[in-house]
Amino acid sequence: MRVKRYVVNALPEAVSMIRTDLGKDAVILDTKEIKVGGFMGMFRKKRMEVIAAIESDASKQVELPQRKPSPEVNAVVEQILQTAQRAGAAAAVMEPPSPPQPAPLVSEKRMEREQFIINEIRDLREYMVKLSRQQSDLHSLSEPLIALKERLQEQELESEWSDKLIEALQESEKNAGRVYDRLEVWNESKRILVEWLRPYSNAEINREARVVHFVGPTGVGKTTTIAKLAAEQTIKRGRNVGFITSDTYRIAAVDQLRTYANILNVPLEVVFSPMDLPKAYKALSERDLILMDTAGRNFRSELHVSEVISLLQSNEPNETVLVLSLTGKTTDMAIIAERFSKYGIQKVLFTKLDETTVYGAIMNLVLTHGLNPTHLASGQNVPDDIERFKAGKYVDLLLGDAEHE
Ligand SMILES: Nc1nc2c(ncn2[C@@H]2O[C@H](COP(=O)(O)OP(=O)(O)OP(=O)(O)O)[C@@H](O)[C@H]2O)c(=O)[nH]1
Ligand SMILES: [Mg+2]
Repeated sequence: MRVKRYVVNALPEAVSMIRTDLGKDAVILDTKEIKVGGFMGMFRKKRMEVIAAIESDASKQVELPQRKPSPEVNAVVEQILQTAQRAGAAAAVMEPPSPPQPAPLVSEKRMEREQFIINEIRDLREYMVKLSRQQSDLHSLSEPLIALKERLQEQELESEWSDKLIEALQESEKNAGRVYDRLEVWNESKRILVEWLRPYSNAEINREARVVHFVGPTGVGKTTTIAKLAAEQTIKRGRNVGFITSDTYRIAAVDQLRTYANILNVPLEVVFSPMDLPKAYKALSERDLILMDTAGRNFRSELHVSEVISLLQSNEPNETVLVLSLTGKTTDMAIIAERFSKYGIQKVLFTKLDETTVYGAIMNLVLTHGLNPTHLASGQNVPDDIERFKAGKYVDLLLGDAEHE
């Protein structure tokens, strides 16, 4: 890298010097106002120090193998330089020609203008570097890899994971000694993603747990899911199920669960505070499995999280499942997952699969927060619209059809 320092009256002056000395690919690294000359600390003149640099070909190859600006980037550079010059020229016209002591007001205005230009150049430079990097990344990817990257972006998979997948695919292509076609990219992606999910899949609600609590934001489908699971446990597994609800917060919430309790012939206990829990457990002591419903709250609030956690006490083997709807935003889900994982919650159940075609959130939450998905619910029908989470089936949804993406 060649670095050069210029001391000038105004930035535009430096821009044309830099262009002549270092060429049009040069970048401005720093600018600052300095004072030069004078006598015994007085009559010093304000000047601008500009540090510019150009990457030498050698360092370019070592540090940034793909960052050679494209013609489009060069066009942007050209535009910046012209804008800077025009703005500088305008400033120069408005200035009196080199006054011995410039009026403070004029000089302030001039500094403001210069600062504005500097900021603009900085922003544009950052934008150019980003653009250049994106372009060179895309240039170095094969068409099927670009298609995959776009698909995963649409699926809102965090770029951390899609980049890692692309890297793994490139590595696999290297080992195979050829570039994969679309179908091969899709098949290999499936293999890799299922492998990544392996430690977290096959999670089911602990069979040893006698009490299972369901927590989650408002309206995600906790109560409906409890009814679905209760039906499965009673009808398919012949277990004696009991319900507890602590959702006395919302009018009609108890009635909702009571309706399911009546249909399924399952006893229901209502608790208003942690103090009511022992009585409820005693009333359900004959039951093999107790499913506990809780009120949906805004669990972005830590207070609400600790409130609901305080209700989840049991001396029996127990487990807590976080219920999240796939119609929620990934970032909000991540915050909630983070809050609950602090309390050791490891299982998650996703609902409303039928209401979305964007599935990246599951992968993000599993890989980033280490949550184990137990089930996917995909509709309002009790008891049918729920099934165990299966990594292969999920990855098929995430990747979609190779030919149609
Ligand atoms: N499309 C679809 N709707 C669902 C699913 N699960 C639940 N619902 C619907 O979502 C709505 C809310 O369901 P609830 O079970 O009451 O949700 P909740 O989490 O208990 O709600 P609160 O107790 O108010 O926090 C109802 O209309 C359900 O029928 C699902 O998997 N897909
Ligand atoms: Mg509910």
